[in-house]
Amino acid sequence: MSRDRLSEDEITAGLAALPDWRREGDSIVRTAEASGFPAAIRVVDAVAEEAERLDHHPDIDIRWRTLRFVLSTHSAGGLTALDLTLAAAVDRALDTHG
Ligand code: HBI
Repeated sequence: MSRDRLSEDEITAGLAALPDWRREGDSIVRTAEASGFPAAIRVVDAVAEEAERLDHHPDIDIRWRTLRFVLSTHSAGGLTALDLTLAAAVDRALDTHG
C-alpha cells in the first residue's frame, strides 16, 4: 500500500467513513473506553497483530480503560492510506475486544 501523503480531499473522504476519528494536524486520533484494563490490553494486542501485518504502527496511550490511538505515517510526515486502513483495524479491534 502506498506511503504517499493523501490530499486534503482524500483525507476528508477517508474520515467520512471513520466517524469516531478526529484530525489533529498531521495525525488522526481516536479515544475509546474499554470495559476494563484486561479488555484494553486485548484491544491493543489485536491492533499490534494487524500493525505488524501492515508494517504500520500506531502511537498508543493506555490509561486503565482509556485508549488513545494516534495515527500518522512518520516516514511521509503526514497521513497516507495506511493510516486509514489501520484506523479501520483499530475500530474492528475495539468492536471485537473492547
Ligand atoms: N509506522 N506509523 C508508522 N509510520 C511509519 O513511517 C512506519 C511505521 N512502521 C514501520 C515503518 N514506518 C518502517 O520502518 C518500515 O516500513 C520499514
